[in-house]
Amino acid sequence: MKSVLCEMLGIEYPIIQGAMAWVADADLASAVSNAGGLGMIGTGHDPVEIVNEKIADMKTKTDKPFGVNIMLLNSHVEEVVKAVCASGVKVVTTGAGSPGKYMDQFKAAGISVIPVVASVALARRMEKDGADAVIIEGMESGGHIGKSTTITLLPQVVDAVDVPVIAAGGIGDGRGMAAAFMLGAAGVQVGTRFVVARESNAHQNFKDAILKAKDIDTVVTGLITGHPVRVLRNRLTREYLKAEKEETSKEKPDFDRLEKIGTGALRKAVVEGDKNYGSMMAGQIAGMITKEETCKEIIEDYMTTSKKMILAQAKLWTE
Ligand code: TUI
Repeated sequence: MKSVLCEMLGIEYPIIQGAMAWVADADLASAVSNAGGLGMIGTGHDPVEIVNEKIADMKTKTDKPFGVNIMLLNSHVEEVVKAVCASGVKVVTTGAGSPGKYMDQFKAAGISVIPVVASVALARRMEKDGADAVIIEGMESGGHIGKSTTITLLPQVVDAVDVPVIAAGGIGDGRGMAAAFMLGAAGVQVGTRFVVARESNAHQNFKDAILKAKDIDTVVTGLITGHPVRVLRNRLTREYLKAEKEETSKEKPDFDRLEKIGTGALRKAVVEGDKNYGSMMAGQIAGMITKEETCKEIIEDYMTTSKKMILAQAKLWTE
């Protein structure tokens, strides 16, 4: 099973690994690329030196195609864009904003640009600005999210643009992948399941929390500050949501107080394994993940199950 996305990116399977800040290092991304998917280096709030180190590390670990994600809220974003353009990297995804003003630089460097979008309007704008594909991310995802669900956003974006559309958010196994194909996706992006991969350096406590999670164990914080983030619920989210309620009832809500509660909490979860005060970003499919597997096993599972589901579905119908 190959899709236009495989041709465009030179990969074997239409599976992109989500570029999760602190988690998506060269160990994880190279394992995904070596297994035939598209490994992605996450750069979050990294300064340019770290980005260069990660790319150099990646080049020692794989000869296969890989990409770099640029988080547009990164205060070093201008330098990071320049460094990535100079690095020979061939694929860039972007998150948390519009990469419009960097598009000329990416194009001049021969980079395929795949912005993550959370609305039809932004998908259209990205296509006009020269995006080679778009990733639609539903609010089932972990981390920073938009407002629409994958099942509603995906077909609307597929109808609105001509470039390939990749589905992200809520795609927990091959059944979700088959459903995304039915809605017109050319590929999927998977995050949470790769957090728990054997090759992922995320702290074992964070992995265990995902393995233990049930269907309703994620919550969305930051809805009133305009920066909604989906995480596993814990002491931090309880205190945060309480503070959010308090601020909402005030005449002059102190959004800074809320933002401060979350500062540095993602690192605490991923690096220190702080289950109580770490921001354990994870998608709603966390409840589907029951074991640690290699990236190769994860990718094979998506591919074999989705193929089986599509064939089984065909057998259920007659003209
Ligand atoms: O970017 C994400 N998810 C993320 S980034 C992240 S790291 C971080 N940690 C702490 C603070 C800040 C960042 C954790 N999770 N997903 C891609 C995504 N992009 N989801 C939604 C969007 C998005 C939002 C607004 C894309 C474009 C957009 O455009 C606004 C505009 O400019 O029109």
